[in-house]
Amino acid sequence: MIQETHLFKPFDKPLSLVTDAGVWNAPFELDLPDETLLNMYRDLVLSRLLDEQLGKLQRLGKTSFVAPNAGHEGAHVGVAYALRAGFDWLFPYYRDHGLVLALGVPLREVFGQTLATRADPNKGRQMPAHPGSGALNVFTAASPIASHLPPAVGAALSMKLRGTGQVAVATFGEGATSEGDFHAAMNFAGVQGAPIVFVCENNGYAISVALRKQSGSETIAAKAYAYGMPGYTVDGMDALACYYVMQDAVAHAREGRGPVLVELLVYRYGAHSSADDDSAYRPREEVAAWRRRDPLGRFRRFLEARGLWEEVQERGLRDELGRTLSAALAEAEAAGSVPTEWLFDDVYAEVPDTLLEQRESL
Ligand SMILES: Cc1ncc(C[n+]2csc(CCOP(=O)(O)OP(=O)(O)O)c2C)c(N)n1
Ligand SMILES: [Mg+2]
Repeated sequence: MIQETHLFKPFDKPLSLVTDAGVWNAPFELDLPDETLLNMYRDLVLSRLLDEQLGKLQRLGKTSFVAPNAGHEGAHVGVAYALRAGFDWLFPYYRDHGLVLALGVPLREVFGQTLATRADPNKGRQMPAHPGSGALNVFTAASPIASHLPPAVGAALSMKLRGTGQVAVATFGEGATSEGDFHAAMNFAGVQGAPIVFVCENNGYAISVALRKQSGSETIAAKAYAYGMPGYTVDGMDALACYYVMQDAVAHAREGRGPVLVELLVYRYGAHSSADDDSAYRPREEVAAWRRRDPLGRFRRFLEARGLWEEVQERGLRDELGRTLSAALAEAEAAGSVPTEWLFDDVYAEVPDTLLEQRESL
C-alpha cells in the first residue's frame, strides 16, 4: 500500500508509478496479486471495446447519444478497484461507463440503459450514458453538471452519522468545478468531515472550453486546501497510480479522517459526445500526443515486462471480450423496448388524476 508520505505534494508533478515504457517506478513494492493485475487489464480493454461498440450503435441510429470514454480507462479502473463494490456508494457522471463496468455493473444493463430496453434497471427513463445500479449502490448519473455532488456529501454524512463504515466516491469532470454545487459540496464535506472522495477526471476541456478559461488555480487538487482536505494530482493514464492514490484516499475517508479530493489527469480521445466536433477546438497533434500515453498500452507493457502477457493472450482476450459484448448486446436488445406507460410508474405512491388522464390518453 502507498503511504501518505509517498503521495504527491499538490504543486509537484502528478504522481505516476509506472513509466510510459511500462516499468514499475514507485518508492514501494507492488502488492497486488498477478490475478488482480490481469483483471485490471481485462477491464481496461473491455471498456475500450465497449466504447467502440457504443459509437457504432449511435451511428446505426440505435441510440441517440454517446459520451466517449476512451482515454479515461486508467482512471476508471483505478477508482473501481479501490472501492468495496456494493458496499460503498458511487456517484458517477456520464463519462463513466468504464468505471461502472469495472465495479461490476453487468454489460447487459449498460446496453439496456443505452438502448432503453427492459434490460435497463432504471426502466429507460434516463438519457443514454447515464448508468446507475440500485444493486451495486451506484447513484444514477444526472445530466446537470455537478448536481450529484451535494447529494453525494449528504449520503456520506449519513454513513458517518450511522457509523456504517461506508465511503462515498463522486466523480466529475474539471468543468464541474466551475459550478456552485461543487463548492457547496466541498465546503459541506470539509465542515462535516464526511467520508467522501471527490474524484475529478480532468481531461482539460468542458466540451470546447479549455481548463484555463475555467479556473485560475494551478491544479484542481489545489482547491482542496481551501476546504480543509488533502488534494492530490495523479497521472490518470497510469491505472496503478490511480488505484494506489484512490486506495489511500478511500482508507482516509473510511477511517473517519474526512474527505479527500483526487485529481486524475486524463484525456478524452473522442469528441465530447456524438453531438460534438472536437476538431473545431483541439489540435490533432494534441490528441495524437495523448494517445501515445495510452493507459492500455502502458499497462500492457507493464504486464509484458513482468512476464504476464504476450501477443497470443492479447488476441485471445480481444476475441473473448468481443463475443461477450455481442452476447450482452443481443440480450439487451432481445429484452425489448420499455413500454411508454412505464413513464408514469414509481413517481407517486398514489397516481394523481392528472397523470391518470394522461396515461389514458396515451
Ligand atoms: C448545469 C449544466 N450546465 C451545462 C451543461 C451542458 N454540458 C454538458 S457536459 C458539459 C461539459 C462538462 O465538462 P467536464 O465537467 O469537464 O466533463 P467532461 O465532459 O470533460 O468529462 C456541459 C457544459 C449541463 N449538462 N449542465
Ligand atoms: Mg472535462
